[in-house]
Amino acid sequence: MSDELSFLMEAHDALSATIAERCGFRGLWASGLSIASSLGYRDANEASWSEMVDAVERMAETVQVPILVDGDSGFGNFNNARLVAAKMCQRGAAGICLEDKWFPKMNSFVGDHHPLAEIGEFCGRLRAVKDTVGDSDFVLVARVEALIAGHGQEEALKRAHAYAESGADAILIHSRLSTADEILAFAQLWQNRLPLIIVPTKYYRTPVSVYRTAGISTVIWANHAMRAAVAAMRQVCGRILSEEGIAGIEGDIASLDEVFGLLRYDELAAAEKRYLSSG
Ligand code: SPV
Ligand code: MG
Repeated sequence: MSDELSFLMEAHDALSATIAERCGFRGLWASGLSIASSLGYRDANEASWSEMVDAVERMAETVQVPILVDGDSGFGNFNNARLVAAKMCQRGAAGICLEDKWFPKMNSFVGDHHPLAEIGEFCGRLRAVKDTVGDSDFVLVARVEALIAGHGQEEALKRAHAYAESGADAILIHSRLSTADEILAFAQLWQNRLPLIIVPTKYYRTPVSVYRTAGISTVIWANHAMRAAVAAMRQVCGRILSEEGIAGIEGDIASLDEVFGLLRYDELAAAEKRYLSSG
């Protein structure tokens, strides 16, 4: 990870990953919430870990940029966590983020019940992942949910230090406040012992210059492709229904040529010329 502020764009399938890459993002966040939503599941570990692995594999096969996978709480104990991390690594992910909650977890913005894992047990999950992925470049991010769970800065800091001791490569500090105060206070106390990652979904008004000044390493735009798709699909479905036709919306949707371009139909045409025998 560099000293520059970097950005990870959410993707939830190969198409959204391709669009983010073509737009210029240099890294992707395989969001648990967004992948679950695209499969019609709630972000409460309803999707199995193998369904998540399959979704990530299709993304990794399709784009060149690195993908940080949202590994939720690791799908169980240390054993499940190391199994999932190894599979994600094998299938082309660049790293995994594990959060210090129980299995099943609930999305951090839903309800007020977010029981945290015991520190020592979660450190075991991190150590098991590190030992399993070995000396590879596979990145392990430890996500601290203490602020989400309402335990305050001291608990968040204690956990982050314990996770650093256990081999995490970076810390993700999450907050559900509508201002960045909480994560900025944490960043000041943390003193960049390891790179710090944030997810400003709720404190979206804060300009990124504030994060640069605070020495934040990475900002994750965690669910915005999925939410854009939801809004666009709702609008188009509503208009086709009410207008009883598609003439009005043609100019507002992607052309088929754009879709064919994204999925490189030109490469297939070139391959046909090369490999299909004409007689
Ligand atoms: C996700 O994108 O699934 C995340 C981020 O974990 S959040 O939804 O903010 O918890
Ligand atoms: Mg998630």
